[in-house]
Amino acid sequence: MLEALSTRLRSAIEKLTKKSYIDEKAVKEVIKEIQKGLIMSDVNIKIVFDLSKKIEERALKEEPPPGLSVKEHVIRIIYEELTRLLGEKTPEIKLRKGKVTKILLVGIQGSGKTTTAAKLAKYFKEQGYKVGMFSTDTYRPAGKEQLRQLAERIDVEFFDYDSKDSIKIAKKGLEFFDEKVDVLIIDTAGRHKEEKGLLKEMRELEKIVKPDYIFLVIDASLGQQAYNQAKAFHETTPIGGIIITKLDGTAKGGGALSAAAATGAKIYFIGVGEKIDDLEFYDPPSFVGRLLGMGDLKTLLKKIESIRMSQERMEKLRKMAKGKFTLMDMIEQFESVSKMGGLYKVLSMMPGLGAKVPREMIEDVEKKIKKWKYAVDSMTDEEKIDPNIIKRTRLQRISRGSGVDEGVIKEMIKQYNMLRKMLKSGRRKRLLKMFGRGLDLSDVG
Ligand SMILES: Nc1nc2c(ncn2[C@@H]2O[C@H](COP(=O)(O)OP(=O)(O)OP(=O)(O)O)[C@@H](O)[C@H]2O)c(=O)[nH]1
Ligand SMILES: [Mg+2]
Repeated sequence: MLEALSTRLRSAIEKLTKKSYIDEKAVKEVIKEIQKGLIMSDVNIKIVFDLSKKIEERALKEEPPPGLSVKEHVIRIIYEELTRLLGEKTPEIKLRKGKVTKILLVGIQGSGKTTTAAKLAKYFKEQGYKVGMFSTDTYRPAGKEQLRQLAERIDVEFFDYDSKDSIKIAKKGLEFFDEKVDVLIIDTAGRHKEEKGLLKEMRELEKIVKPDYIFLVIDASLGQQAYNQAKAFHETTPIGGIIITKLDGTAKGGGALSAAAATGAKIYFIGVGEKIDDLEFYDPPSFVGRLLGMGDLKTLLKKIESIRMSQERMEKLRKMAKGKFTLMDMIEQFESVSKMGGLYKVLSMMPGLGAKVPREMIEDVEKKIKKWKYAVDSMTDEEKIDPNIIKRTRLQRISRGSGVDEGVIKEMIKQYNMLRKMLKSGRRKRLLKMFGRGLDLSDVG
């Protein structure tokens, strides 16, 4: 599935990983490879261009978060932007408890509706739901027969009503399955070659069936041309989703997926073969992961996830602290100042030190900051926000947990209190000067 695209993307990433140094040229090179792959896969040229710009901008401007190498950072950006290109996260299908969840399938001629109806039926059946199916296809007599046979094969109840009127069949089908099943899948005729007539018929059926979901089935070999269909559909119905079929049989799948995603419509499933099992719930992140070759990416994604979680935790702590200057703020500031080589400046402005700051002293302070960090890592959230609650037993616990001397911890708390006092007493200006841009104290108090 999308082998050509996948091969390109993988080789682009591989080339990038082999580089010893990532500079602008390397970023541009990998983007070029990605572009080639996407265009080959019939992704719209403007979309490809926008994506390239976005990747380049982010790769060159964004700082890698702590813990990620530049290489990992660039791969992550590629992964994120490709995921965005191929669709946002699709919501789960919500089945109605104790009621029949009705799913209506529409789509132009030969798009794969009937096959997909059976695939969906099996998908829900395997999850333990009772499933029923019927078809309103009055256009092609063999259409109903096709669904009946598929239903038999997966042992799902099928209903038929002999009529030339699809609305009448729908009414009868609904009556028949009322309260009998959890999921009812309704296949429709593929009478239309374009979306205009299709959408008209869809609206008529919608009035009678009152479906919970309407899925537009699109053949992936349409490539980027899928855009118009998906867009018209997305604008017509708020309960709609998209299923892209035949992704196994075309090189244009990337075009179809990105075009459908670009309309804002949600892609729920993809068809990846003729067999009844060849249906997948569409999950853009894992889909892109597979395209890029999941092996290496998995480790990277785990790493990113854990960074994200620790950032989230920090955010939460920040909220708890309600804008107070916390111990973590202090450590963070010292760290960022130290990274920028500004420690010398800070120290030289500390009362009593004057302009002469020996090199060893800076090293000492850097070492101390490291120890402080270890100590803070062993603290509870409350302690991080207000270290003045740290008395004897807490002190002992933190020292034991972090391997940092009690004296060092005490000194850190003292330093913290001093800084806080300075902040409170309106000596912000001096502090700001000390820390330069590394210290944003605009809203701490
Ligand atoms: N390779 C591949 N073939 C598929 C897939 N889905 C459907 N097909 C094939 O596409 C052809 C048309 O499928 P149908 O399910 O009959 O399409 P339809 O939309 O119901 O067709 P009409 O009712 O005539 O409009 C069949 O030969 C299917 O086997 C898929 O995901 N992969
Ligand atoms: Mg059909």
